[in-house]
Amino acid sequence: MFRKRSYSLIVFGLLLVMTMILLLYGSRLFTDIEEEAHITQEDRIVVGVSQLGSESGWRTANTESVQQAFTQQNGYFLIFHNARQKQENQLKAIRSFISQRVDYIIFSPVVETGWETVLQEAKQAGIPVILMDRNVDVEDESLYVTCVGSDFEAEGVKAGRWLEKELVQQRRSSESINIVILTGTEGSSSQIGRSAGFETVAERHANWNILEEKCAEFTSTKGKEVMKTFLKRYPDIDVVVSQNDDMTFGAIEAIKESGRTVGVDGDIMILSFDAVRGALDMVADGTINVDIECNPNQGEYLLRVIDMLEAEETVEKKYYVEEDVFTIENVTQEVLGGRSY
Ligand code: GZL
Repeated sequence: MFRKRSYSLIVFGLLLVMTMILLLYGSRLFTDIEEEAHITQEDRIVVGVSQLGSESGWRTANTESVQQAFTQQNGYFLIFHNARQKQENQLKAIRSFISQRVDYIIFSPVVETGWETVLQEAKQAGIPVILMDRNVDVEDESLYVTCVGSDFEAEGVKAGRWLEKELVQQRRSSESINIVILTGTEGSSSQIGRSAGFETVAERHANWNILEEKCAEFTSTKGKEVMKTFLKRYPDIDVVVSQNDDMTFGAIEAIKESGRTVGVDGDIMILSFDAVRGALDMVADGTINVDIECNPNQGEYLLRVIDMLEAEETVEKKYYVEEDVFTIENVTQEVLGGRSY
């Protein structure tokens, strides 16, 4: 009898002590979380990012660079939205960022036009807008603070200049050269700039015949589909200009399936844009003749811009990321090993 009573006293005592510990620690635990939440909400800079989609390897790298930049450790609260290539989704995302009263809006405009109204709304709300990757075509440039991206027209010129030199080296500079062009999303800065840049060089060469340009949406599936139609229509293509590596991958598949050959030792020269890792491997093995780099690592540039804005420093209207041109001559193992995308 006595033993039973003392046992139940011990159990009761243990339960009491455990309850006391839980009450003390538990409340501390929740306080920590609340404090953390409190610090999270108030002290971090809130950035709303509308990314246009996930259509290419380049886009994936661009998204990663943004997500690696705007972290909690760096003092940011990132609201990230993928618009799946639809401008209407970007407009909705930007309006939701405005209603959430974010501190900054960053977006990569899928096409250049149709942004005035929503940018006016952001301006009226006092929220600075930063463009990433692509640009907008607006009358009033005060509607955005700056654009961090590439000089697409310069990229197009680089491709044309490379072809000029290559044809001289092949002693074909006066030969008739048949060219087809796979273009990116119609009306995007990258498509507009690359087309214009290549055209400024091509128009200097009466012997360059641009047989056809056709949109393949920056995707490998469409790139293969469009290249198949080109191969059916034009039996003697000498050059393919493809405005991104994903379309290039599809086009090369179609060319090989047709029985023709590509690259340094092939009968069709391949000029591509982006210089993602998979494409540089194909430059190194001679499948792609030249790849004009388009650097997706824009997160660090965007961070620096917001630091400057937070410090009320003046920012430029445009910041260009650094980019190179890759051929079999300069794609070394060291270059390949050092690539982050
Ligand atoms: C270029 C970017 C383009 C890439 C494509 O800055 O807008 O969009 O070249 C991507 O790979 O889809």
